[in-house]
Amino acid sequence: MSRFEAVIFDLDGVITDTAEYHYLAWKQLGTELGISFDREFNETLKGVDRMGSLERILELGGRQDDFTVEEKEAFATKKNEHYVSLIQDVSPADILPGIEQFLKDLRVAGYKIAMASASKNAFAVTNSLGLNDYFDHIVDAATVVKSKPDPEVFLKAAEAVGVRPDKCIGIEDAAAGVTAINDAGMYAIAIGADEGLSHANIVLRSTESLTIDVVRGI
Ligand code: B16
Ligand code: MG
Repeated sequence: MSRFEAVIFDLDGVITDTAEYHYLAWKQLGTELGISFDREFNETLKGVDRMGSLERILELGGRQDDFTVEEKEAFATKKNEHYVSLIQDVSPADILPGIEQFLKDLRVAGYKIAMASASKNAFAVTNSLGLNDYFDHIVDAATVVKSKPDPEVFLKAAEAVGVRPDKCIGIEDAAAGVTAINDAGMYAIAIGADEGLSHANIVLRSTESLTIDVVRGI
């Protein structure tokens, strides 16, 4: 073991890539509201929770003051129902490259493993991927008050597995998530080619580079 004792994963963009389904579901809702956006704008929604994403889309269309709280909640529910229907076919084939081997190796090496996702669908997705048994704890996003970039979800994950934040490694694909890991006092590994991830301790281009040797070397 290295000086770290736990590894805390983001879900979307690290373990699997459901971002495309979030995009399609938000895009349809946007079309219904007369707000169109592209994949580039969608990048800014990564790691942002459901209501936060809706607010950003409404702001983009200048419609942030056009609806009541109840109407906004109904929009978010509608998007989620569409998203849930799109992820029905998620299977182990959708695990990103190298992730299952990495989880196995972490287990054998004795690391605690937790998940800190902003998604209220995280448990259902990891279940469909067949990965739930690897996790000591999956934070229920419904219990998180302050979403990423606030460190709350990572701190909750660390507490649940009984490991001090400075002995945790956090893994993220979104800029807001890396900020959350940093502010939690953890070691940040970012996945992706995006320039906006340079505040992480190390940046790996893809999940294929995420191996037990990387963890042992830091
Ligand atoms: P839900 P992560 C995040 O997951 C997604 O990146 C983000 O696009 C989504 O809006 C958020 O979960 C909430 O998801 O609507 O399913 O609760 O990257 O934190 O694993
Ligand atoms: Mg993510």
